[in-house]
Formats: sequence, structure tokens, C-alpha cells
Amino acid sequence: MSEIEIPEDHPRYQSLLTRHRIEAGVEKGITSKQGLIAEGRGEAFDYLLGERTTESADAAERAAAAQLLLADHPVLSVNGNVAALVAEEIVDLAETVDANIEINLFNRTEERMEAIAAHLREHGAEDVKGLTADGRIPNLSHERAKVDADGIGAADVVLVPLEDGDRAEALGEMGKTEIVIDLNPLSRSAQVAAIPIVDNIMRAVPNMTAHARDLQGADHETLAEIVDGFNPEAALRAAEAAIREGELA
Ligand code: PTJ
Repeated sequence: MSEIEIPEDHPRYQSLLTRHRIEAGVEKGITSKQGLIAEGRGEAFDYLLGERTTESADAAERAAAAQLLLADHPVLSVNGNVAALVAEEIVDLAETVDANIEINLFNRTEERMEAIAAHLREHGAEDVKGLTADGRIPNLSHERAKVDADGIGAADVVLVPLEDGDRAEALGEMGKTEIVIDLNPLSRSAQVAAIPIVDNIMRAVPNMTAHARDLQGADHETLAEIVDGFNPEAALRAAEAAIREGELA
């Protein structure tokens, strides 16, 4: 038996584990109730994708790893769903690509900010940004616009998983290179991303870390070639085709 009382060979193990983590996140005060709804929407897309990392998502994850390794100041943005689902995996990715972790919430309260920071520290994060909030994303309503000036404010590349479309668009307008993880290829965040990853965050983050480890010794030119060879429109088309036409097992 593992984290939940379900055997790992249960056919719906991953899905049940995800639900368990989100529910625990709500109980711990880190995930919003809206996060439960967001997870349900994501699950429906994942079901249609066959709950697997498609070839095109894997290529996006490799391009994202290369982009994070190339960045001068990469930041991984964490919300209540991300913290509940992949706290340890985000810490691992941040260490591998030398990125900052910043909490950035849609429904921001000081209590949730503190609870998420504590949860990330429990999972090994040393420096958690987002609490200073001395920077602003222009053209967004007050609470959602709060960032750290030396975190997302100063970042050149930002990973924004499970993000709402408005803020993803506003970050893009600030000139940040955005990597988005979202199971809905039609969502505005996926559409505005330089690198959209249409995959479950539970699979996407560890796979990005594995690619980053594999690419760690690569030179600038090799990394730039991987990023330049990635086509976001083609990736979104492939994801939509997999969802619409995929054979369900
Ligand atoms: O913690 P907060 O306050 O910042 O709020 C976070 C949520 C997620 C509630 C907020 O950002 C929100 O309402 O987001 P949306 O607009 O519902 O978008 C979430 C997107 O993530 C949707 O397109 C879902 O399909 C997708 N999604 C949900 N679960 C997963 C996912 N994508 C990848 N992996 C998942 N596990």
C-alpha cells in the first residue's frame, strides 16, 4: 500500500492518487475549492488522452527542459493545485535547472500563501518567493497581479502550470517566455505559451526533470536547437487530435 490505501496496480491508481492529493490539499488549506473543479476538468481531458504522455507532449517537455536550462532567470510558478499535486517534484525540477520557486495565486489570501510556503518547505524547498509581493503584473486586477520583483518580476522564462488565461496572457505581454502545463489544448494559457505542454502535471514535471538531467551537459547550441525545433502550433494540433480521435483503451 502506498500514499493512499489503493494498490499501485489498480487500473485507476494515478487518477485516485491525484484526487487524494487534491482533497488533502483542500483540507490543509493550500488548494482552493475551485481547485477541485479545475482538477475535474483536467481529468476529463486526461481520460480522453488515454492518461499517457503523448509523443508530442514528451517533445514539449524536452523543449521546456532545454528552455529552462538556457534561461538566465527561470521561475517556476506554483498555485494551490500545483503545490498539492507535485510539491516534491517541483522542488526537484527547480534544483535541476537552478530555478526559483514562486507562489502565485488566483485566489490569493495570506493564509493560503503561508500554508503553501510551509508545504513547499516540508518538501525540501529552501527559498520560496511570492510572499514579498513588491512587483506587479500590469493590466491585471490587484491580488492576481502580485509578484516578487526579484522573482517572476525579473524572470526571463516562467513555468506557469494550470494557470488562468488572463494572467498567462499578461505575463506574455511582459515579454516573459512562458512554458504552460495544461491538459486543455484550447485553453487561453496553452494558446499563448511559447511551449505548451498538454499533459497531466503529475507526469509532466518529473519527465521535464528527467530531460533536464539528460541535457545538463549539453552546450548552448544544442539546447537552442531543441527549443528552435519546437513548434507550439503543431504541438497543440497534435494534442487536440489525440483528444478528439484517440482510441480509448
Ligand atoms: O490556487 P489558485 O488560487 O491559484 O487557483 C488555481 C486554479 C487552478 C483553481 C485556477 O488557476 C483556475 O481556476 O484555473 P482554471 O481556469 O480552471 O484552469 C486550470 C486548467 O488546468 C484547466 O484548463 C484544466 O484542464 C487544467 N488542469 C487541471 N488539472 C490538471 C490540469 N492540467 C494538467 N494537469 C492537471 N492535473
